[in-house]
Amino acid sequence: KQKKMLTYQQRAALCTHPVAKRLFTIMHEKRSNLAFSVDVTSATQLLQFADDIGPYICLLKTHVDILEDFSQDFVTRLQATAKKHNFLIFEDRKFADIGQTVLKQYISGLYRICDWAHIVNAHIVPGPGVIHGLSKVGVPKERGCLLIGQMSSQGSLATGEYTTAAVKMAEENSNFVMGFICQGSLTDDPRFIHMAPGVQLGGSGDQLGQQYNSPAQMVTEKRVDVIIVGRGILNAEDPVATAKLYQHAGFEAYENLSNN
Ligand code: S5P
Repeated sequence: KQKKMLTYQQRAALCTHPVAKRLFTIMHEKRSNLAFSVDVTSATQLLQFADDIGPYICLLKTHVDILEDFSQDFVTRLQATAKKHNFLIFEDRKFADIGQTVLKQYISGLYRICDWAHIVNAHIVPGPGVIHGLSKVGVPKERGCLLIGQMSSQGSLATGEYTTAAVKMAEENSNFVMGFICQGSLTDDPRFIHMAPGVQLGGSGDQLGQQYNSPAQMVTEKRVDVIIVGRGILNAEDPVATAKLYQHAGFEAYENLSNN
């Protein structure tokens, strides 16, 4: 089924979710559907990458629990860098507990994720309570949540009815849920944003079950909106030039779609 694609700008206009609206606007303005997964263990190194790669991305994805030197100062600097280069911050926390517990994990502890991450994600295995817990504080602070509908890893159990259930939970909680972590389009509703990890040019996977597709495959064939790239950029000889390459590959695939 080939139907006319809406542009990011048109989708931004349709969005009522403040974070989805903002992200689609950034994607349009910066001509980027690239999210960079900056999976390093040094806060200093993370900030340097964010400043270097920031101009080419719409979103920076973090795993702050792998940092050896997390601090409040790091958070302040990260926020300033996000503002400077106009990208959003996505903490890939993958919440997966009962509502009351994830609520505390979201707002307290060492990281206080809700204070600085525009976007977080959650597994749906606990049922909708996980979303209700997070949204209690997330909605008033105008934060967004992605549900994990599918995973890129070999043998993932997030398939079939599980994935369908994720879409239903998103529809029922669309004041907080803005889209999905997935491997392909899960719904035609243009307000939901689809983000796919497991993206690399010329790689097929790693030794621990990761599986890769190219930006063109993800955007053109599988119809995802945002490509998430980690080691494809991190381990490149020239990360900045490589980020530009991924930005162009991803955006060109999107433009080909919209022109069809
Ligand atoms: O299904 C998934 C979901 C996520 S969020 N598969 C993934 O790989 N991820 C994350 O995306 C993973 O935790 C890592 O941070 C990133 C992929 O990194 P890469 O180095 O393989 O590109």
